[in-house]
Amino acid sequence: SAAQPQTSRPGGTPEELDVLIVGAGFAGLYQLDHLRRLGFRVALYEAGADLGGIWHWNCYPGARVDTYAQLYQYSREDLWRDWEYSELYPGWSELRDYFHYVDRKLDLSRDIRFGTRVTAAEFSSDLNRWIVQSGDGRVVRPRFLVMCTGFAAKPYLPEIAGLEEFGGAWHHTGLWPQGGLDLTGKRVGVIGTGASGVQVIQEAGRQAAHLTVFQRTPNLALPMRQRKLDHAEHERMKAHYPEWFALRSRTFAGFDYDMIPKNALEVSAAERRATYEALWEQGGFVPWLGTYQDMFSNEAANLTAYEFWRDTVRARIKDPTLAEKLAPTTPPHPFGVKRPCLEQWYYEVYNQSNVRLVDLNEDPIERVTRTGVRTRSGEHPLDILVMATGFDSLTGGLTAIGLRGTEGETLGQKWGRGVRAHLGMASAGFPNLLYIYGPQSPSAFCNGPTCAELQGEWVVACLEYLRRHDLTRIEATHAAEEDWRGHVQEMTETSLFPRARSWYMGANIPGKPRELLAYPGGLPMYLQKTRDCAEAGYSGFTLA
Ligand code: N01
Repeated sequence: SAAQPQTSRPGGTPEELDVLIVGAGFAGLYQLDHLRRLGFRVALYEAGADLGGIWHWNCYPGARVDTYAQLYQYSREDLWRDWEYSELYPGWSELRDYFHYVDRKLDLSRDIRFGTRVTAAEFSSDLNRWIVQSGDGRVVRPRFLVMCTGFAAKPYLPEIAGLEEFGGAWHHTGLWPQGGLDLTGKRVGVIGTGASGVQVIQEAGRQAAHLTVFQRTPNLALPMRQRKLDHAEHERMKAHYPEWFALRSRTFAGFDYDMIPKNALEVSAAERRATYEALWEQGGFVPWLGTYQDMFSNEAANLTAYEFWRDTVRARIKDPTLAEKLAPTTPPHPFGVKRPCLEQWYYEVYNQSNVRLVDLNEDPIERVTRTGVRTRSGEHPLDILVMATGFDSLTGGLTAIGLRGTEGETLGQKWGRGVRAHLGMASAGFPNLLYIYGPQSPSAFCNGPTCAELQGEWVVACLEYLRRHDLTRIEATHAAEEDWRGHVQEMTETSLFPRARSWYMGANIPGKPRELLAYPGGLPMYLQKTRDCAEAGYSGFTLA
């Protein structure tokens, strides 16, 4: 289709599409490009004003990716050949440049409707189509609905009394003002010390007149080892790209390295220490996803990693009381089962005299006032309050949309009793709805662009198969999704993941069912299962 999608105007006849894609991040753009090439009549709706998904919304100070540059892009040579990020861990602005570059190369925007949020969708069994409504009053009828809304499309704001009375500026990191907000010389408060909080805190530490950090759980942050990349280094790396990209599907988390095929306690204490030091030196996610294979299942093994982390970090913090709060003697939770983030100068920030850490466990927030935040110990005056409080992750972006299936309920109602999703991509009672990077797929444990491509490839092949066989309907069976749920639960029970109150477990959102929301079996096992399913003529699905 060469023209802007001719979606019907309010009151007109709804347009029929083969596929409606939702979300213009890595996954959605992959779908758009591939499906369009195959001749499907397709459009993409994006709530934001521009490309980039998460990188459109999360433009808070310090926002940058924590996958290294070489693997934070599409694996197609015609795209990587001419692209160079300036740093190993690029910031949000450069990531947006990358999306614009891809757009120029693949001419994607002409089939994207920006500023268009899907507000409701219902499957019509008569038409065998979705009837999709968007915020601008349009209705469109795609045969298939492919949701690419990512894992963090729904920001979470805890109920804190008085927030609306605050006289300064307050923002959630995931809904940061597009025009930016200058922290220079301001009294800044940050609630939350997840990956977003850590990144804002580092910048605020350098810019603000005074910084107050409200911490509930310390982040077990790892060294980023950020550096500039020049052309020569890009050329050296590009010689290896084909091999690195190929490796992704054979590693647990879709990177070009994997866990050490040994148990931590199998080796001597001296060897273990030398290994931890070497991993630390490499930095990034390597000390997390490239460490001993039993890290997420054996508590004693895990403790050795925690102790190494704790002692290494403590050496950077001057005040012993602060050191105990940031890197406690006993682990707040096992190492790595709550998402660690990457830091650059995070711990040094707390050595500054204008920075204060409030431990919410002993000094809880009572309310936000007109002039700041009041905790039990008193008032903290602020000009800017940053809510780095995370997301209703993995399910929230999908359940926030009123997706209504054939069994009388919405996806949100169904998943309110726990996620059911065959292969983490489709749910019974919701025919012709597929989602990428969703719950019970590798998602949170998989590098984003890797899964956008590898899960994306499966979805494209599935839609092609249906077309080739003149089929217009695909639906997961109840039995298949219960089996998949059981498979995920079985692996979860032998892991340490339930031991942290994390968004991986849905535990950050009051009332959300506690269950591991990402597939813990690793990418190779997941991909094998999706291949087996397709080769068996899409087992666990009913086709018609
Ligand atoms: O969100 P989070 P995030 N009172 O849920 C605290 C990715 N990401 O936006 O831990 C006080 O991790 C909460 O405390 P606790 C990455 O995958 C990547 O930071 O629940 N505090 C926690 O500290 C990441 O994991 C990048 O005790 C409250 C924080 O808010 C995911 O996105 C950058 C509270 C929320 O942390 C989400 O990260 C940013 C309350 N009522 C994000 N409620 C990079 O690529 C919550 N908190 C680098």
